Amino acid sequence: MEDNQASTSEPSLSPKPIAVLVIGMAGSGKTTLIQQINSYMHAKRKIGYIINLDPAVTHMPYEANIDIRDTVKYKNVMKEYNLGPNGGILTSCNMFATRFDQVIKLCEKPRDPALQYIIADTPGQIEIFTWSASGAIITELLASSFPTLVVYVVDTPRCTNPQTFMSNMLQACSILYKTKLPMLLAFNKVDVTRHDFAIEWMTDFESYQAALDKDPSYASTLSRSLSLVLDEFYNGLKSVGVSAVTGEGMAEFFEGIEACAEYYEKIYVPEMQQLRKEKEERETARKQREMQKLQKDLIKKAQLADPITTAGACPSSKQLKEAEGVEGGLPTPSSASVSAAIRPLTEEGDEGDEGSCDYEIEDEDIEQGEEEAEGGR
Ligand SMILES: Nc1nc2c(ncn2[C@@H]2O[C@H](COP(=O)(O)OP(=O)(O)O)[C@@H](O)[C@H]2O)c(=O)[nH]1
Ligand SMILES: [Mg+2]
Repeated sequence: MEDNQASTSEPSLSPKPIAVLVIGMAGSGKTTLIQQINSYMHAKRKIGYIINLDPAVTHMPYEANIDIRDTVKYKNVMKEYNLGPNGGILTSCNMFATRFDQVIKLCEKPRDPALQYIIADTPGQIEIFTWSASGAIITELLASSFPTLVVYVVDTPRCTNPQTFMSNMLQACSILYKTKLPMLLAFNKVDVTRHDFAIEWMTDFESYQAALDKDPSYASTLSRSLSLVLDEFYNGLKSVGVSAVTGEGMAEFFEGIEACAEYYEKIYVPEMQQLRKEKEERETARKQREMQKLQKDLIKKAQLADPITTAGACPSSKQLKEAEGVEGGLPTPSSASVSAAIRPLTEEGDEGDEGSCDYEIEDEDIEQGEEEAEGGR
């Protein structure tokens, strides 16, 4: 485990800012940690950009450059679509995700001095981000534009119970395998409880088993088996102890971020390129197979119609492509059909008066929110 601890303190060589998605269970301290990250960046003259993706947060201890609440009012979404609080937050995030390309453009805008970090705060309830379409869209957009990593925030005092610890690790593991992004485990609230016990449980299987021995329930047997499975997950994970309140561990936290960004460049990017290449090759092979099948069918039909004169008169694959007008593939859906598919999100109620809904996202809103935040900083 020690080997995996971040060790570099050099700033990233990448000219692009590092995108950090802060994810964790409700109350783990994500928002407070971002406030501390913000102060640390100011103190160390690091240039950061903060995005708030939690539409339901009432008090934000930092000034966000882009705030989802400037564009989507989740309470109005709840009323309009007759939703509960979770449905309202989820729908608001989905609405915002449809315009997240604009957020990416703003982050990519050349600045002097250049941006070094993009920090994104996510909704309180973890599953709203990790298991929703909006979470996947936002994560993929960020990961395809910047070196991106996930900071998984753990509420350390609550994890002293071995089973709560296991639930947290399983959650982190599922996020790691879903996003495939480098992950930094931030054991928060070390001012209340040190995180040494957690490091010990992750590195020494027997110490975790000994902690479980105190609880002879079925759940503990399950945790025992799961801890064996998670061994590989722990090995590849970087972790750091921080306190979002006192600021302890912030230097190590930033070292961890740099190490993850390096991992992104060295491992994630080549892997993604390889996957993309394999996908393209599979697609080309599929098109060729379909083309050959079509050619065979045409030969068969022609021979049945006139077995003597049409022998050998089948069209070539080039002629077939020309006749189809496309490279032999399936027709690509038009942008109109795509927007028809996502229409129900904004359509309900009055179609002709979209501008009157105050949760409608306007192109200028994001820019305006950003300017206001920058003005206030
Ligand atoms: N003692 C202590 N409390 C913390 C720390 N980080 C967050 N908290 C508290 O934990 C509660 C939840 O924090 P919040 O940032 O809103 O969590 P979020 O839901 O993950 O965004 C708040 O009362 C914070 O003051 C920490 O490092 N130490
Ligand atoms: Mg929060």
